[in-house]
Parts: sequence; structure tokens; C-alpha cells
Amino acid sequence: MKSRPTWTLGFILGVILLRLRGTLAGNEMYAKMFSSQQHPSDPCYDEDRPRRCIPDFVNAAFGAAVEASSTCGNSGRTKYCDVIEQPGGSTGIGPCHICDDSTPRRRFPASYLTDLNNPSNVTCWRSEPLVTSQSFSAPPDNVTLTLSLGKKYELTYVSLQFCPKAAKPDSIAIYKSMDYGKTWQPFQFYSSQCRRVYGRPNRATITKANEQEARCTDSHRYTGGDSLGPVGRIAFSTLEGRPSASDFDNSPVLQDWVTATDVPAVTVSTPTTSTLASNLGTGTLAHHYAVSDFAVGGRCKCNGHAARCIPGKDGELACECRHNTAGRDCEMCRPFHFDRPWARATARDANECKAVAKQKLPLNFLGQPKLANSSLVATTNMPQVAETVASPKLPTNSSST
Ligand SMILES: [Ca+2]
Repeated sequence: MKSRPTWTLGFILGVILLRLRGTLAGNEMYAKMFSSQQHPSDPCYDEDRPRRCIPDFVNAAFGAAVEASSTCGNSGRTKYCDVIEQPGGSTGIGPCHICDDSTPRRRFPASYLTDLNNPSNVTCWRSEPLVTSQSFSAPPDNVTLTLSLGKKYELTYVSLQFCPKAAKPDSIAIYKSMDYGKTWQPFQFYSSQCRRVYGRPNRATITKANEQEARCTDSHRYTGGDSLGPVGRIAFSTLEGRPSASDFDNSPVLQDWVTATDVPAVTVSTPTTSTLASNLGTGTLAHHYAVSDFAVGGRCKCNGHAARCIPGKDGELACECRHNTAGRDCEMCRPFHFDRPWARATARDANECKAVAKQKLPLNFLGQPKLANSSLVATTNMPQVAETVASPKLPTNSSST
């Protein structure tokens, strides 16, 4: 009890010191927050000079919504059977199981396509069992997986990892949309019969004249087995084999080519010679597809004018635009910043949008129309268009530049 007053005093002093430190740290953070846009820590500026900035490379599919045209167990208990690869490359039917969406361990929802891909706990989406006719002329039994990114991305690769003990599709088409699913363009085809299934030559050469053309390849057949082999992954590299890839900055065609908001993959089931041989007489073969990981590697598309994408006020992902640009993809100039036409930033030139002639601008809060050298000063006087930055922007540094 004797030491209590000392302890109390020490405690109070401690609290005061902590609060002081807290206030100092808070002020520092406050100051940093406001100056960050014109600070070297902003990747879009080198001191005060605008420079190209790009969001991090990510798996844009991670956690994204996928719509599957068919999911085993969605309409109640369904029997599906393992597909076993036999020596010689043919496939047979193994043990059968039940899928049922209302039972946790029997669920195989589309969300398993884009969840954490943990090799020690693989989760698979499964299609309903499909019946493949043993005739080349029969209509194909397609399954479509549509991945929605919710924002324009520039994609480097698209990959699908197939699960073991399920059929590996012989033909797969990957499409893309740049307008949130209104229109679709082919991105890549896989088939052992490119000409027959997709009407394209196998492994065509891409020239400068057709860089936006989807190729067809049978390369997935040669990963160790009859169809997809034991590895069971297809990976489409968007720029591989395209001549302008090395000069991407100056190729609007390829910049367009890699841009996507949605990526559907469509399997087309066509009987291969070996399944025909092993199933002669049975007429049909019931099988299902199973995919553990649908991944797309790329960057949120901001045209070199933002270092990250964040959810906007409407909850939709948008670029955090710099360089006086605006729009979800920083694809236009901010209002009153049309002194030069909008352009994508390159390694050499940030191509920032510039304020219109000074006399036409409203005065800033310092009462000065001095804006030409600052990319951010005008913000508080300007209407906010597609602005996603929540932090206020102060002109503290502008008068010294
Ligand atoms: Ca998974």
C-alpha cells in the first residue's frame, strides 16, 4: 500500500507520455497522409514529377465469382464415378460416390475454383455427370465456367488445374470479354482436333498482322498422358508467341488483347480415339469434369496512372487514379485537365493530363491560380468524377514547387 501513490503517479505520467507520443505519431501520420501524393513514397511520382505506376501483379481470380453451367449435387443427390486412367492411355470407370450440395463434405461448389489453392487440402468443383455420345456427329456436351473479375485487368496468363480421378476435357475454349459480358472474343483453344472442333489450324504462327487472333493448340495432350496427363493443368500465356510482346508499351493492339473483365472457359467433350476404343459397344460413357483452381494472373488495368485498385463508394473496384486522370481504369482526364489529350503512361513518359489554361481555372484555396506544375492542387475545387481516393489532398507543398 505504501508504494501506491508512487505507482499511481508513475502510471499517470506514463499515460501522459504515451498520449503525447500518440499525438505526435498521429500528427506525423496525419502530415504524411496529406503529403503522400506529392511525396516520393507515392509510386506515381518521382519527387513531383509524374511517372508511370502500375498495380501489383495478382491472381485476379482469387476469391472472384465463377458461374458454372453445371455443378454436381446442386439439384439434389447425384451419383458420380471416378475416371481411372488405364495403361495405354484409355480411361475406365472407377468407384462411384454421391455429391449433394446440402451436405458439406459432398459439396463441390463453383466457389472452390477460386478459393485458396492449398496443395495439402485441394478443393474441387465438379460438374454433373455428363453423357458423351460415342459419335463424332453428336452435339457436344459443353460445360462453361465464367469468371467475372468485376474490373478491367491486363492478363498475363489463364490457367485451369484439373482434379485427379475425373475426365480431362479434350477440347477447351477460353474466351474473354472487355465489356462485362456484353461481347466475347476467343482467347485460346485447346484440342487434339483443332481443325475439326474449332476450325483453326493446330499451332498457327502469329504474325504482326494477326496479333489479336486466338490460337489453337494440342500441346495439352503432351503433358504426360492421353489428354491432360497426370499434371492436369493448362496454362495459357496471353503474350507468348506474339511478335509485339517485346514492345508492349507501343502496341495498342496487344494492350487490347490482354484486357479482360470476364473470362469464360468452355469445355467441349469430344470422344477421343482411345475412349472410343475402350467403350465400343457400351454406347455412352458417363463422366464428369473437376477443376480445383481457375487462376488468371495479371494486373488491375489503370493505364499506367495508378498504383493500386480499391473499392469505390459504390463498392466496385476502381483504380486510384493519379496524373490528373479519372475513370475506373484512369482512361480519361479529370474535368478541366484537357490541355493535352489523354494517353496511357509509358516507361518514358507518364503522359499526365494537364490543367487547362490558368486563367480559366477557379482560384485554389490559397487564392492563386498556380496549378500547372501540380497534379493534385485543384482537387478541392473540382467536381469529383469517379474519384476513389478517400483521403483529402492539401496544397501544402505546391507553393514551394
Ligand atoms: Ca480449389
